[in-house]
Amino acid sequence: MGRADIRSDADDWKNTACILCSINCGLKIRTDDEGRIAKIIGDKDHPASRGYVCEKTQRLDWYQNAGDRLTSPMRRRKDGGYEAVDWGTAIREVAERMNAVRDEYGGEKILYYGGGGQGNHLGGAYLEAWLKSLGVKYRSNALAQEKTGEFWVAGKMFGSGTHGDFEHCEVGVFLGKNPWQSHGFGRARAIIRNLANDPDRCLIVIDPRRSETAQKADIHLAVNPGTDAWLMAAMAGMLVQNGWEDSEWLARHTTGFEQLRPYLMDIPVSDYAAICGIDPERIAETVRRISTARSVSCFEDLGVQMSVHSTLVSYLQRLVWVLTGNYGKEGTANAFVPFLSLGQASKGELGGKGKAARVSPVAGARIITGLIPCNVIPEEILTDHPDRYRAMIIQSGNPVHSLADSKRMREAIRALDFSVAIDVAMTETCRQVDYVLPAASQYEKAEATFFNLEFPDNVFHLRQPLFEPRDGTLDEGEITARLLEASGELAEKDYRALRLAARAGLAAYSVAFIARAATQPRVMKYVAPILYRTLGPTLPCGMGMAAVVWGLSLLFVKRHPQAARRAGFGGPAPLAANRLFSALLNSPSGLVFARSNFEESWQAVRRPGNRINLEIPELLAEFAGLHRGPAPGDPEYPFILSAGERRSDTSNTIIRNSQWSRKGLYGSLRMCQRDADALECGNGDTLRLTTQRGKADVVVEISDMMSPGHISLPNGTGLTYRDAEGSVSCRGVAPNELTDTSRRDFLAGTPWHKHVPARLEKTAGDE
Ligand SMILES: Nc1nc2c(c(=O)[nH]1)N[C@H]1C(S)=C(S)[C@@H](COP(=O)(O)OP(=O)(O)OC[C@H]3O[C@@H](n4cnc5c(=O)[nH]c(N)nc54)[C@H](O)[C@@H]3O)O[C@H]1N2
Ligand SMILES: Nc1nc2c(c(=O)[nH]1)N[C@H]1C(S)=C(S)[C@@H](COP(=O)(O)OP(=O)(O)OC[C@H]3O[C@@H](n4cnc5c(=O)[nH]c(N)nc54)[C@H](O)[C@@H]3O)O[C@H]1N2
Ligand code: SF4
Ligand SMILES: [Mo]
Repeated sequence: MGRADIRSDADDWKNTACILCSINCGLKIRTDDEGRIAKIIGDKDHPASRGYVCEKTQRLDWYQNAGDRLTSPMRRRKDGGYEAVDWGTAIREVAERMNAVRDEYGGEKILYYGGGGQGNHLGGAYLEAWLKSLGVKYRSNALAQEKTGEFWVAGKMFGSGTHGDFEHCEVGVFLGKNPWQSHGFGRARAIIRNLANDPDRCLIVIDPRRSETAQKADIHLAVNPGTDAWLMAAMAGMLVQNGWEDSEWLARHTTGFEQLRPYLMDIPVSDYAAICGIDPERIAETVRRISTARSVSCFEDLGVQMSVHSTLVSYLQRLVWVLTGNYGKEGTANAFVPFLSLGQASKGELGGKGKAARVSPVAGARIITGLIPCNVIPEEILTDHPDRYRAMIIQSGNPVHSLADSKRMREAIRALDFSVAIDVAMTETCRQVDYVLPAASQYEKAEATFFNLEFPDNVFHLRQPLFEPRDGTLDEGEITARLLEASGELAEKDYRALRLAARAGLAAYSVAFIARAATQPRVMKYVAPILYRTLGPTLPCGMGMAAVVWGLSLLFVKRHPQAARRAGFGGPAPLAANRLFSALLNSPSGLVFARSNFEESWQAVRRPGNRINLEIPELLAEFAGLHRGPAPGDPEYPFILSAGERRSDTSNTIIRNSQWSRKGLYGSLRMCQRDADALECGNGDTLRLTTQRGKADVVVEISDMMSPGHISLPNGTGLTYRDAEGSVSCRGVAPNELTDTSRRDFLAGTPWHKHVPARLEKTAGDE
């Protein structure tokens, strides 16, 4: 493989993907002479998105050419300001100071946060090597404030990750999920339209809000906020009490039903229906529709994962579709074959790594898929406890903005002995750390994600860069290699032989690499930066970051030889991996890397006898506790605030300049007409919103999506954006100035952001 330009430029459309949500739709992009993303269309050749895009994708240049992009490493001064330093100084000082923390306190006192956003996971794959050199043991990222409860339940029931098939299901159920805006599966709007318009199919939405998806639903259950556990229990109870479960299938494919049955028979369905505010007849109609369907797929998301009883709801909702026989066939959940599972990526419990820690060092919080709950981070730092974290490494994450209680997060980072962030922009988090290392953007290097959940054919997209890296930035492969070289962990002698082999082509390289890895443990310890330094330079121009994907290809074909073979990558592992890697490099629209089937979906159920386990003893006490009803509300805070709604103009904090949203009210607080009347306010008025943890001035938007007592703010707003000329803007409310770390799930520690007690008043100026 010689060094060659990756583009023929016969036409000037370049292939890439959207990075604004986890779906990463394939795109074709035209750039202009000023380095802007000028035209964007869907890529019909992308095997998963097939030309589909949503409107958000048109705004990608606001990311690529943001005015607050970093172009130099920054060092925090004693007075709190930041000064630019050269890369040599930054790398040397960061390596020295982090090594000093390790030497004095041990690597387990360094917390790693992040690893990737919605569009980038390769940077995280490189950083792993630095973490290993430091002996980092504890880590967290955004998954541990949303998905860990679900992962834990899925592990207990299936032992693997599963994903619904919304394209083919007869009944699609969205629980606390608004896929019209948030996606979560490919081609979402097209699929929702089909589900809604086909008289033989049925779209069920469970959401207190008449969301865009709920407006199209055949059945919308407008559950009282925070009462989904009662609704799901009522549904599961009703199923069994009426004998609507699929007993034959349950006998063949599951264990634990007989032990679970008495609990379900015991559920007072009409009492629970009253708690969740839904007519028992309506629940019966829904359950009957589910139990008579050929296939059902269900998607739970933040509306339940970030609310009270979240882990219990993850369990109860699964019972509803498992009791009706909806797994392992077309139109239902199946186990997809991952390129690298998110669990593996974060050192999963399911991976069975024996010596991994089970609980966090200070709070004793459960570690799930290798992650400590985000909500315990501040209390694991702001303490005298001898095991507290002393340093933090943050990469591709903005925890000061995105985790509960921003004020405590800021205090926590400032209380550390040392902290460093790697990011493309000067974010809220960067403004608290000691050093900021500027990364090249996702359109300036090879990138990819491990959000590959397609079944039976799964897709991986190794993206090629559109632009040269901006001056002063480096990609994460280079940053990692330099940090390890500065620490004396890696040197030219580690690269020489492999570099020579790489020049002879991938076949020679793979032989040399495998031989060396067998004799030198350091090669495996620092595999990613070694690949970067040796294979990277031979890859087509700008694709150096793709080097680690060769290693991942090898892991994949070893782990899933059949799925790889069916996709065309069979044969002995190194040869298959080489072919897969070459195909990925030469498939700018992405490719099918794994082809699975229903039989394997059952084999993937890693529970005794490949049977789904229905009984989770750890949750039974909470389940039984539902009899007591919901905790009483606090009259001081009569509203329930859902803090973090996905809207057409939100995309976490990837786009920082709010000018990207010009239409209508930005960052508004949605409420129903009745509440607005009671507060004597109208559209565009400002109210003071108070929670147990903070206050904010909010702009009112009257919306028929909302019901009385339920109010909603978007996510990703209230960012402080400083453009290249230095002018600062901040629009909307930063939701986590209002949230509380202690309001969290008893088991997974996930936050209750969709259930924040709140009060609204007129601001002093209005009185
Ligand atoms: N436009 C856009 N899309 C995104 C993102 C983005 O920032 N912007 N972010 C991406 C990310 S990281 C994620 S995790 C996903 C999240 O995707 P979603 O979970 O779909 O998004 P949300 O709007 O946060 O919440 C979904 C719904 O939960 C409802 N809800 C609130 N309280 C309750 C309740 O008590 N019970 C029930 N049943 N529902 C309730 C809300 O009304 C809302 O409609 O979106 C992804 N897609
Ligand atoms: N109250 C409330 N809080 C929430 C939510 C909510 O609904 N309510 N939603 C939560 C959810 S589900 C999520 S997923 C989180 C999301 O919050 P975070 O996990 O913090 O993710 P992002 O906001 O996407 O931040 C990604 C960061 O990566 C940086 N970045 C972009 N490209 C690159 C790159 O190539 N290299 C590097 N090194 N950095 C890069 C961006 O500038 C940004 O700072 O927010 C959570 N916070
Ligand atoms: S669904 Fe929309 S935001 Fe998500 S990747 Fe596709 S175009 Fe981007
Ligand atoms: Mo998320």
